Amino acid sequence: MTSGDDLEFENQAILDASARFDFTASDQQYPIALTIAGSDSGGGAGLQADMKTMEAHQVFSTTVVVGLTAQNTLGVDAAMPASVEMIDAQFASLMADFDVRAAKTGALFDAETVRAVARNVRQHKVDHLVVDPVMVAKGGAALLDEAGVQTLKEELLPLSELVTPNIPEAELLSGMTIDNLDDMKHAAAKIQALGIKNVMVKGGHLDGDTVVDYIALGDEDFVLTGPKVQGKRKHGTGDTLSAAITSQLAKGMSLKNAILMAHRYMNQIIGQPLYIGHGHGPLNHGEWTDPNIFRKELRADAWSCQFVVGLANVGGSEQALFETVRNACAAGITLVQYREKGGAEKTFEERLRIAKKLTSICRAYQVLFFIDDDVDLAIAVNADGVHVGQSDSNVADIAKQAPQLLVGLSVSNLAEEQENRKVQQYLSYIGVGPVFATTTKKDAKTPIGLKGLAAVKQASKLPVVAIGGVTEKNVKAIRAAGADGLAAISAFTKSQNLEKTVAQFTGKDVKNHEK
Ligand code: 3NM
Repeated sequence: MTSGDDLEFENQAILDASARFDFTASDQQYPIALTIAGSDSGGGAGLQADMKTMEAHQVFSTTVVVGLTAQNTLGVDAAMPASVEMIDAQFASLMADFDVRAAKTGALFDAETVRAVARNVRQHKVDHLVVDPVMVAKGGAALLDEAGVQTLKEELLPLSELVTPNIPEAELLSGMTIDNLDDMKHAAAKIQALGIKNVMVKGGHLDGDTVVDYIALGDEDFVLTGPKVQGKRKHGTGDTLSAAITSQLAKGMSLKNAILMAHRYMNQIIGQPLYIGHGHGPLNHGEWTDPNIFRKELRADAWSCQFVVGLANVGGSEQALFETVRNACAAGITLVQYREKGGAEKTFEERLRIAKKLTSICRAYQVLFFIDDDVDLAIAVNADGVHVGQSDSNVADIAKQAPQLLVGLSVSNLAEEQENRKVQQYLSYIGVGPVFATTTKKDAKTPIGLKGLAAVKQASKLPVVAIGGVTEKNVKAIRAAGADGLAAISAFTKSQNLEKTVAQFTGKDVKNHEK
């Protein structure tokens, strides 16, 4: 039984949560997405896969059914497109009632259907359209005739925010053969030249142990890799991926973050097959832990000892970076912040590879892992949090886009702490620095000193983490001034004895000294 007190507590917790994320019932809590697709009676692909995926993402799914198929895991036995009148009527009904935030298209049967869908998308000003240009079945059979492909290129693709072809579809759209990543890049550029800004070429059809996807978003491009899962339990992967991206767009995610989240979703569910049917089995759409829906439980000393580090701090060697972080974790630090500043510029792909490795090291030691500044990267590796400075992304936006991330904010004086009161509900800690002079950060501001640190501590409700010139020699004085935690770069990278340094930072050496 739940007592009255418990109920009150629960209600308060719900109120706190909604205040934190600035949700209103109508928009953020249950956004509405639309799939424009055919029915797969076997439930593994088509609008059924889309709906399951959207529901797994806590997004309400609506449908414009463009046709029927009689199919199971062994194949398609019969197909029939819906009439143009019925397509128009479904769009009209939905748009008269629902606030559709994002939509996707799947298999569209023929040119007439493609044309009807494009006309409705234009007429109803459908926002955030993802086009999965379904043209070729897994077995190689054409799913859209030549006229349909042409109409898709001319009428529907220009309306899309993103198009997600697999290799055979990218070949058809670009008019070239694709054998490797370089070809994928060329094909994506050719597809972009058709007037489509954002293209994701899915590499699952190419040989190799990993699946390499190539993503070109306007001027930015990157590669995402995932394990290649063998076997036949993968029916509907294209539908599912595009539905996952659409779900995240409906939630208000940026396109890049939506792709990163959807990629993680696919990798999570594809390794957990369902054994249904005798042929190409469906995916396990519901097998997904959406990091947006839970908060982490933090250890009491979560902020006590933070190691901020990137390649520039360890002489540029990745091996040295991984070694140093591993040793620091083993020595007892409580948080690693990956900060790639001050050295040679790294691409998103390079940072992604490094951050993935650092995530796995930190996980092994149960040490929190934060990323400096880069919210996209933090989402991509499912980091515990991001650390931002005054000039970085807006804290309230981060909390809305990626509520699973903890956020730390740097201030360099009391005035900055006060300016940021309005976002304090989104923050886990305040970083204060530089406390003392530092040569590690070239553009560090004037040191705030122990008095300045004490003033911020007195004013702030949040845990305060001191940074900048923190060394073994001054940690006691900094803690005495009120710091709840300490963060440093050189004290750890230059330490001759990491265990001793970390013990002094965390205060765990106090007893030994007192003996
Ligand atoms: N942020 P070290 S000072 C990353 O003032 C960083 O916000 C600072 O390096 C701030 O421990 C700093 O070697 C560099 O002094 C800290």
